[in-house]
Amino acid sequence: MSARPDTAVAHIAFAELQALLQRIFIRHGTSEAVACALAFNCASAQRDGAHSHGVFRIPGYVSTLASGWVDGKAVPEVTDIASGYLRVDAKGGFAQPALAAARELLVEKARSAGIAVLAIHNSHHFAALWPDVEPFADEGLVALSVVNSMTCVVPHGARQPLFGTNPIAFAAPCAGTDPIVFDMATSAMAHGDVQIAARKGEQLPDGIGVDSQGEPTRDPQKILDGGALLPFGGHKGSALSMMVELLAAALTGGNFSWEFDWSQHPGAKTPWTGQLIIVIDPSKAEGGRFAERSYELVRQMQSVGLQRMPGERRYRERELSARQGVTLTVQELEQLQSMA
Ligand code: NDP
Ligand code: PYC
Repeated sequence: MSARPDTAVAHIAFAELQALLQRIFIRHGTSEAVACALAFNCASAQRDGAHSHGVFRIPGYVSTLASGWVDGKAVPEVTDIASGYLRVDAKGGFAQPALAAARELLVEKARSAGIAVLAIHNSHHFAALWPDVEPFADEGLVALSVVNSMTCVVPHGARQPLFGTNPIAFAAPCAGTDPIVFDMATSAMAHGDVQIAARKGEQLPDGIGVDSQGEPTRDPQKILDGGALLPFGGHKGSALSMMVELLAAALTGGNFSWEFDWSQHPGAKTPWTGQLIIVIDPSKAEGGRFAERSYELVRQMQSVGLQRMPGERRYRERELSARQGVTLTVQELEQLQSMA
């Protein structure tokens, strides 16, 4: 009998994948509510082909829970600070349940004040950020979110890593079509993608990272073994990464990317930081035609030759997953089943 190739794929219905992930989270120490939020996020990433934060992350979640670094049963505490400002103490748990706990009040505030801020601290975010913002745009709102991660990025012009990979996600409604969404690390590559490249034994493009001596390298393993990433776009990405530290940590009361010490928790992978979400109600905007104006912008971009909008690849993958099921490797599916 010939051996099955590592790349053999399986397809699984989205709801089934979500239920499987939920069982894994509960089995490894989360409450049902936390399992539900994390499973939905992770299954959505896998469904949309966002592989750096799909099922690839599950062993990291499990080892983190086992290490006692994160509280999988934390109950977030929401505080109503001002007409447009909410604070959530995630109590050392994950950020997604903290957002879920405050979401209804956040939307209510954004609709009444025109804008509202949700500041989450004492939280762990180990996921893609677009699932946190896209649903607001589905409801006709504009949303921007930032989260800081763990020290692994050298600020432009510096000699040592300090910033996290610090993503920025944005979502806006667009008339007659899917919301406009982008979600990007402010590092030249997400840490997850460096890990995936290292596993596959692939070399990276130039300009992604440095080795432990600070020398440029294309070897992802050297970046992971004491090396570091660079910001995207030199000083410009570096400034955005700095902004993320300010908004996600200084403003929320969360840790900066270098402020937590997980060395006593072997297996811990989730950054213990903060997250900021800003929601705007565009019905308050001049002319009240924001979604139509969004569509006009997209049309103009296309008329000058744009072939692909940010978010478009994910929407395509989502459609494909709806038809044929979510794609995983057979190996990944077997690993998930054994963890559940
Ligand atoms: P990518 O560089 O793959 O993509 C960034 C954005 O650009 C996406 O919106 C993508 O759309 C869009 N895009 C990509 N290529 C093109 C193109 N050719 N034309 C137009 N648009 C394009 O993402 P990153 O690697 O920077 O980040 C990956 C994920 O990692 C994100 O979800 C991020 O939130 C997550 N992350 C999470 C962290 C955390 O602490 N929780 C830390 C760092 C990263 P599309 O999605 O359709 O491909
Ligand atoms: O891919 O850079 C990353 C990342 C950090 C924390 C979660 N994802």
